[in-house]
Order: sequence, then C-alpha cells, then structure tokens
Amino acid sequence: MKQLLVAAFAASLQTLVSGLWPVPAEMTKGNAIISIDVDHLAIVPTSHSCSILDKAISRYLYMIKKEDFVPPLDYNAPNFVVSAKMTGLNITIASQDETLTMDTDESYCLTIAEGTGVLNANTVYGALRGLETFSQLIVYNYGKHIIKDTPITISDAPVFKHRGLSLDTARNYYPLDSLKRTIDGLSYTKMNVLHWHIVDSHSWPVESKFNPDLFVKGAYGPTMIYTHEQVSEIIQYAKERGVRVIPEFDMPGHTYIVGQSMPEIMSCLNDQPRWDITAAQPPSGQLNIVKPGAYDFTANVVREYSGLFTDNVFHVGGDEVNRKCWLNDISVQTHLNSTNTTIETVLENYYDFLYKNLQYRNKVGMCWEETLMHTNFTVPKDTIIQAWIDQTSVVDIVKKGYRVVASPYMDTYLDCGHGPILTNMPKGNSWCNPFKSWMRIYDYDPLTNITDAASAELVLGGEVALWSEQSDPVVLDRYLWPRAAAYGETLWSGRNDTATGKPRGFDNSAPRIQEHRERLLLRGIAAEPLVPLWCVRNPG
Ligand code: CP6
Repeated sequence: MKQLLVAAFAASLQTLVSGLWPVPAEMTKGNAIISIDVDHLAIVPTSHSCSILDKAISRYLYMIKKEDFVPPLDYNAPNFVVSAKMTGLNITIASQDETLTMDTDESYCLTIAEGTGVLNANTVYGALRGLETFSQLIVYNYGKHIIKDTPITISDAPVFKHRGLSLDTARNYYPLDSLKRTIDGLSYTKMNVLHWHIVDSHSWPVESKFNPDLFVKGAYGPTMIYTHEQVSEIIQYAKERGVRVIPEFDMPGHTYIVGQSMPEIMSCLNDQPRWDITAAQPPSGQLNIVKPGAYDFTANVVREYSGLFTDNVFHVGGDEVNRKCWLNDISVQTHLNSTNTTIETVLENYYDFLYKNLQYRNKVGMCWEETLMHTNFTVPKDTIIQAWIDQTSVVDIVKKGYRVVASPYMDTYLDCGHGPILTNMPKGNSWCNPFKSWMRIYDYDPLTNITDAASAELVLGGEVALWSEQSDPVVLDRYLWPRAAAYGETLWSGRNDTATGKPRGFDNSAPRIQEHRERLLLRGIAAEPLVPLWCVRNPG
C-alpha cells in the first residue's frame, strides 16, 4: 500500500539533486543508481577496536533500516534502472586517539560504489561524520533502498572548529531525554558543541557538593535537577556523538538564585520591583564582589565544576553586569569609600581572581564579549570570546587578537519574537524581536568584514542560542530545528559555495533544509515545517 501511494504521488514530482545537509567540501558523482539491501548491509570497522565506532555503527544501521527515507523532492521514475548493488562499507580510522577537543580532526573520505564502499578518517570523530553522510545518501524509492548518482566520492572537512548550540536550562528545566535528543540533532547536523548555559538568575538545577543548598533551594523542584552522575552521563552521550559539552557558570551577574542559599554574598536582591534599574532582567541580584565570601563561592564553583565537566574549555559568563546594582548597595558604597577605590577596579580585581582560578584548574576560559571592556584588566589571551551584541563585535574582538565564537543575537538567537515576557513590558516590546527565519540565520556569515587569513583563523566558529524564558521541552524541538541547522551548514561548509565563491542561495538550500527537516522527523525530532508541502514539491 505504501509503495502504491508513493508511486501515485511521485508521478507529479520533479527530479532534483538529493540533499545532504550540510553540503560536503568536495563531491564527485556519476550517473548510476545502486541498490542496498539494508537488512544485510555490512558496516565493518577494519582498524583497531573502538567502542565509540561500534556503537555508532549500530545506531546508523538501526536508523538506515528503520527510516525508509523518501525524500520529498527526489523521486525516480518508477522504472528506474539499478545498475549495481552495494553490500558493505569498510571503515578505517588512522588514529586511536579519542580525545575530543576543538582541534580534533573531523575530516573523512567516503566512496560509494558497487560492492563495498570505503570510509576513511583520521579519528573516530571523522568516521562519525562520514557515517552521517552515508546515512543521508540512502533514500527509499519504490520499495528499494538506493543511492543515486553513483559512483560517489566525498572528501569532507569542516570550515569552522566550533559549531555549537547554547542551551539555557535555568529559565526552564529540560529533562535528560530532551538534552539527549538535542545532542542527536547536533550530530545529525555535524555540529560539535553543546554550550550548556546550566545556571542563571532563575534557577540552579545542577547538584553542588560544596554547597548542596545551591540546588536544594535553587532548583525548581527535586526532580528538576542534574546530578553529577547525570551530567557525566550527558557528557559521555555527547562524546559518543562527537559533541563537546562546554558548561557555563555565569558570574558575577545573572546570579540572583545564589541568594536563596547565600544571601550574604549578594547585592541588590531586594531591588524588586525596581529590577529594571539594576538588572537586565528580573529577578535582580549579582555577587557582591566586595565580600570575601563571593570570592570563596567563585573559587568553589570553578573547582567543583571544572572537575565534573571534562572539556578543556570552561565558560564563565560575564554578560550584562550592571554597575548600578553595586552602586546602590550600602556595603559596596562603604567599601569603595573606605578603600578609596572605584567599582570598576573592584570588578577588575574580581575578574583577575576568576581567571587565575581557571588557569589553576587548567581550563581555557570562555566568556561573553563584555568582559573585554576593561582598561585595567586584560582577559588572558587564550580566552575564547563569545560575541553576541552586534555584527561589528566579531571584527572588534579579532582586532584585539582574541579567538571568537560568533553568536550575534540579531542573526542567531532562536528564542526571539514570542511577545513580551512580562506584563509590565510594552506590548510591542517583544523579547529580542523579531523571530529569526531560517534564511536570516543562513544568511549570516561569521567572516563578515574579516579580510585576512590570520584574522579568519581567530574566528573559531559560532553558536545558535536558545534562551529559555519562553521555551521548555514542549517547544524545544521546533524552536531548534531545522533553524539551528541553517547555521550548522554555514559552520561546517562555510557561507560560500566552493564552486562559485559566492554565498549559497536560498533556492538551492531551501529544498535541502526541508529534506533535512524530514529526516530529523523520522529520527524522532519534532522539527518545525518551513513552507507548505506544495512549495517543497514546486521549488523555484
Ligand atoms: N540571559 C543571559 C539572556 C541573555 C544573555 N545572557 C540575552 C540577552 C539579550 C537577548 C537575548 C538573550 N537572556 N544570561 C545575553 C548573552 Cl536579545
């Protein structure tokens, strides 16, 4: 029945090139069609034994068998001719090193031909990327699993090292299965970083050993927490999919919730309802950085969580710090007067302490771009700066000689445009208006106005962000997908088409991203529709 329906529909469809997302760096094609008996396909590791690879092979075989992916665009005529059969794929990995960092080699070469195909990679993570590509090539057509345009050779590697998603799990809580599904989606899109914005003003969902009150009083509830064990489970799950987990502990701002357990180290906790003066968002509250206890807290956070999170990059926030919060605080005023100093100097000393702690724990720091705006504190030169404020930020940061991750809110924030988040906000003033379409995200190039190779080298990549004031597990998949994948392709393949040197147009990309969306659906991710199905079938 399914085949009959497919055949009936297919009669009216155009034939277009099938969609890989993201597009590979280099690909040559033939014009033959090979078939694959997915139930007897042998995907075989030929080098050392490697459990990450073995598990990945099982997952991909399962997906390939289960999917029966009928691409919306790419039907063949019912009487298409299969010229050969592919029975297996041999995977060879050169290095046994399984450490996963920004510098991990993710390149791979894939050959699809009669008999046994070949996948070669330098690391297991390159093999994972190649398996993803392989799975995307297989389509289901008139009752057969086939790969078109064979023989195919693909030689692929990412343009950017850091291809991430920033997810805020503090404004609303996400259970582990949501996080795992999100990591799956990243790997299906060849993205490699989950920037876990794990705490913020509104809640502290992560277990703490140095002060259990932080989560006992700061989580939304006893089931809405991430234990150390669960965090490690997520890190391992991500690693098996080639995704790094970079935690963010945002300091000294965005910390109101710490006041639930340690009010004595906080400033302006009692400024509600006048939070608008002292914080970017309610509830207001920042670490009181004249108190020794705030320094102890900072050192403890870095110590405890730099052990738990194994990646060598550790994000310490530093965004949206509001000086007025401190200037209105009597204890801060007293300190400034008695020591004849300024709040700027106090903040610079605090950052000095914070970054020395990171260094002591062997972490490369990451922070929001505001931290660069000091005259007497210089962020350590190896720190990765996350740009978010405007489109000139990336260029400015690179000019200062820092490495940068590009996430301008105007182009890459996925949560924007759902209306005011507070009843006392003007109705027209929606939280970071407007909603960003996939095309707006796709059109952004992190290398905008970067003109020389040395500067380009400092642009490590970018992140989309899902701030969760107005999102939770119910809407997660559709806010993320497939729009996150729009930036994902730019970060893997570069904004420009390698053949023309010009930005890839929407016309070529629209059917492919729509196809990626269909694939995500089949894999259990509730990605949102981009267009009426009619447009998918009548492109151009
Ligand atoms: N939370 C934190 C936020 C934002 C930032 N940091 C934010 C600011 C402006 C917009 C969207 C999000 N909600 N901790 C800024 C990095 Cl438009």
